[in-house]
Amino acid sequence: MAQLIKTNCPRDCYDGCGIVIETRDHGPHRVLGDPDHPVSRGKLCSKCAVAYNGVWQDANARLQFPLKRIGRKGGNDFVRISWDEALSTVAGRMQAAITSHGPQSILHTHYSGTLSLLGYMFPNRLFNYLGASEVDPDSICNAAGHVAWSLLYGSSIQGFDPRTARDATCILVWGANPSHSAPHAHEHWLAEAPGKVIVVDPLRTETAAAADLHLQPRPGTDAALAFSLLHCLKQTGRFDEAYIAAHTVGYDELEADIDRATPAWGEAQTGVPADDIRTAATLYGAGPALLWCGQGLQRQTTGGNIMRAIGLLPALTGNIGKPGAGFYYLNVTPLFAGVDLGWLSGAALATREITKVSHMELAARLAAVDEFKMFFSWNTNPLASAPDQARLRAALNRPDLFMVVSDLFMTDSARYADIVLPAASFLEYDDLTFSYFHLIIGAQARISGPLGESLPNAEIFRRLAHALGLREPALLEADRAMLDTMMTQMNTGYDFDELKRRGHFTLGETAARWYADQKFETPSGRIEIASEQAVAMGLPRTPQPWADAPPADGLFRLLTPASKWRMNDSYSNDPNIIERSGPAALHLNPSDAARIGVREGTMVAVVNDTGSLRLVARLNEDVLPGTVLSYKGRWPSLEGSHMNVNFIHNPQRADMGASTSVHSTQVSVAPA
Ligand SMILES: Nc1nc2c(c(=O)[nH]1)N[C@H]1C(S)=C(S)[C@@H](COP(=O)(O)OP(=O)(O)OC[C@H]3O[C@@H](n4cnc5c(=O)[nH]c(N)nc54)[C@H](O)[C@@H]3O)O[C@H]1N2
Ligand SMILES: Nc1nc2c(c(=O)[nH]1)N[C@H]1C(S)=C(S)[C@@H](COP(=O)(O)OP(=O)(O)OC[C@H]3O[C@@H](n4cnc5c(=O)[nH]c(N)nc54)[C@H](O)[C@@H]3O)O[C@H]1N2
Ligand SMILES: [Mo]
Repeated sequence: MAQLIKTNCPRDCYDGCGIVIETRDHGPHRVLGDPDHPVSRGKLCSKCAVAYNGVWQDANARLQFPLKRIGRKGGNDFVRISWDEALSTVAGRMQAAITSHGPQSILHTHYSGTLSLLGYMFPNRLFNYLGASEVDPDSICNAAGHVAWSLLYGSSIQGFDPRTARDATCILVWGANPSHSAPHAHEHWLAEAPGKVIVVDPLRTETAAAADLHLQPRPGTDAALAFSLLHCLKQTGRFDEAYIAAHTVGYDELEADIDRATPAWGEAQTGVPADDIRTAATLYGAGPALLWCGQGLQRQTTGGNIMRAIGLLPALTGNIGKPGAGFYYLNVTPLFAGVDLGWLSGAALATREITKVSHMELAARLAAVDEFKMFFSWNTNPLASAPDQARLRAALNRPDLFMVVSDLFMTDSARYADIVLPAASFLEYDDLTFSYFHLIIGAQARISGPLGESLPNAEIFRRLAHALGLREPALLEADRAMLDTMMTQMNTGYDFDELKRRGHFTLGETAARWYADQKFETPSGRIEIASEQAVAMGLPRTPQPWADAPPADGLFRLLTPASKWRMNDSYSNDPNIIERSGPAALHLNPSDAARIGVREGTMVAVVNDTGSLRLVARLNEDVLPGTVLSYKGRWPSLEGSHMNVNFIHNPQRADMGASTSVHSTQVSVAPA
C-alpha cells in the first residue's frame, strides 16, 4: 500500500517547496507538491518534478559505493572500495598533509548541493576543528551584495517578509528572475500581489513580460539607473525628508549626484527611455513599496556599488519598517527562527584563523604546488560552476594534489577525485529545510534508507572524524540530538516528529515588520549612505552613479543566469532534462544576428581571452541588443565540447567581497 509522507525541498532556491511522497515498495517513489504548503500548493516546479522522479532515484546514475580512482584524473576509471578503506585513506592523507604542511594545506570547498541544515552545515565542524582552509562559498554567488548592504543597512540577510506584499502598491524586482529562480514566487506571490510590478532586467524574462513595467538597462548600468530614479523621486516630492534626517547619515554628500542624474542623463547612461524612468519613479514613489534585489544583479565588476546605489531607494523614500515597505536580498530564516548556526557549523571549534580563498582565485591558488596538498569538495561541483575552467582543470591534474569529492553523482569534479564518497539524497535522511524568501522552516523526512552504501553528509563526516581518531563530542554528535537541539532553539513547543507530521511551520502568524524601530546594525546605528567602513575597505564613501560603457565594437556582454531546467549544475545528468532543454545555446537578438551573419540554429564561436566555446545560435527578441545569453549549469563531461560556459568565464573580482563578476564577461561571437 502506498503511503503519503510529507517532506520539503532542500535545494538552493527561494521557494523552499513542500513535498508529498507517495511511497512505493518497488521502484521509485512518486515525488509530488504538497497541497497544504503555501508555496508549492500541490505542484513542484518542472525541473524538480522531472529530476526527483528521474535521475535522483536512478540507482544506475547515483553513486552507491565509495570509489577509488585507478585511471587518469578526469577519466572515469574507478573501483569500488569499502567505507573503511575510503575513510582510512582520506584520514591518512589528511594527517600526512597536516604533519608536513599544516592543516591550512587542506582546502575544502562546499556550497549549495543541499541547503538542509545538517547536510549543509555540520561537515564544517570537522574542517573548522582541523583549521583547514576554506573556499569562500558566497564568492561564487552573492558576496558583493552582502558586503554592500551590510555597509548601507548593517545587514543583508534580513529583508522584507513576503507576506507584506498585500500592503504594497508597488513591487520593484531588480535583477532577479523569479520565473526561473523562484518559479512559485513568480506564479503565485507576484501574480497575486495587488501592487504594480516593475522588473529591471536586460532580458525580457517571463517575469519581466508579465510585469506592469519592464526597464531593460544595459548590463552593469544599474547604479546610474538608480540615481536617475532618485532624481525623479526627489523632483516629484517623494523623498521623505523627516526619515532621511532621523535615520540616515551622509545624504548631503550625494545630493549633487542625484540632482545631476536627470532622466535624459539616465537614458544616455543605461538605454532605458527617460519616460520609463519617470513612470517607474511614479509607481515606486506612490508607496508603500517593496524592493527585491536579485543575486544575478550584483555579479558585475561594480556589483557592490550597484547594490549600494539601488539600496538608496527605500532609504531616501522612507520605505522601511512599515507594512508593504522594505528591501530584500536574502532572508536567513533559520536564524530568525532561533537556530544557532555558529554552533551548528562549529565556528567556535576553529583552532586557528581559517584561511579563506575566493572562487575567483581558486584555479590560480590550486595550481601553485606549495600551498594546498589536499582539495576536498563536498556538496558542490566546481568543475561545472566555477570560473576559469581550463585553468582549474589543469590545477586539479597536479599529481601531488590529493582530491576527495562527496556527491550523489559522478560529476566532472568527482572524476578528478582520488577518493569519491557517495552521499545520500534528501529522500534518505531526516533534516530541517528552509526558504530564504518566505519565512518557512520545513522537516526533511527520511522516506527510505540511503541508496546502496551512500551516507548522509553528516554521517560521512562523523565517520571521518572517527577515522582521524578525534574524540571531540561536537564532531561525533548524532543527527537526532542536533535536530532536537534545533527544535528547542526554535521554541516551537513540539518535537521533530511532530514537525514531520505537520510538514512545515511559518514564523509568526502575520507578516514580520522588521526595522520598525529603525535601528540598523551599522557603526552609527543609522542607514549609512556615507560609510567610513567603505573608505577603510578602499571603496568610495558614498554609492556612485556609475554605468559600464557599452561593449566595444564587435563585442557582446554575456549573461549566464539561472536556467529553467537546471538547479545550478544539478539535474544536468537527467535524460529528460537533457532532452527538454536541448543543446547548449547562445541566445542573441535577431538584429545582432543579422549584423554578424548568424542564423537560427547555426553554430557560433564565442570567444574571449579566457577561452572559446561553440554554441548553437538561438534568435531571441527577449535579449537586449549588444547582450548575449547562455544559461548556466551544464556538465562539461556531458557536452560534445567537454566544456560549459564557465570556460569563457573570466575570474575577475567584483568591487566587493572578492566575488564573482560573471555577468561582466565580454565575448566576440561569429559563425563557427
Ligand atoms: N556562469 C555561471 N556560473 C555560475 C553561476 C552563474 O550565474 N553563471 N552561478 C553561481 C552560483 S549562484 C552558485 S550558488 C554556484 C553553485 O554551484 P554548485 O555548488 O557547484 O552547484 P549545485 O548544483 O548547487 O551543487 C553541486 C553538487 O552538489 C551535489 N549534491 C546535492 N545534494 C547533495 C548532498 O546531500 N550531499 C553532497 N555531498 N552533495 C550533494 C549535487 O549532485 C551537485 O553535483 O554556481 C555558480 N556558477
Ligand atoms: N531554476 C533555477 N533556480 C535557481 C537556480 C538555478 O540555477 N536554476 N539557482 C539558485 C541560486 S544558487 C541562486 S543564487 C538564485 C539566483 O537567482 P536570481 O537572483 O534570480 O539570479 P540570476 O538568475 O542569476 O539572475 C537574475 C537576473 O539578473 C539579470 N542580470 C544580469 N546582469 C544584470 C544587470 O547588470 N542588471 C540587471 N538589472 N539585471 C541583470 C539576468 O538577466 C537575470 O534575468 O537562484 C536559485 N534558483
Ligand atoms: Mo547562488
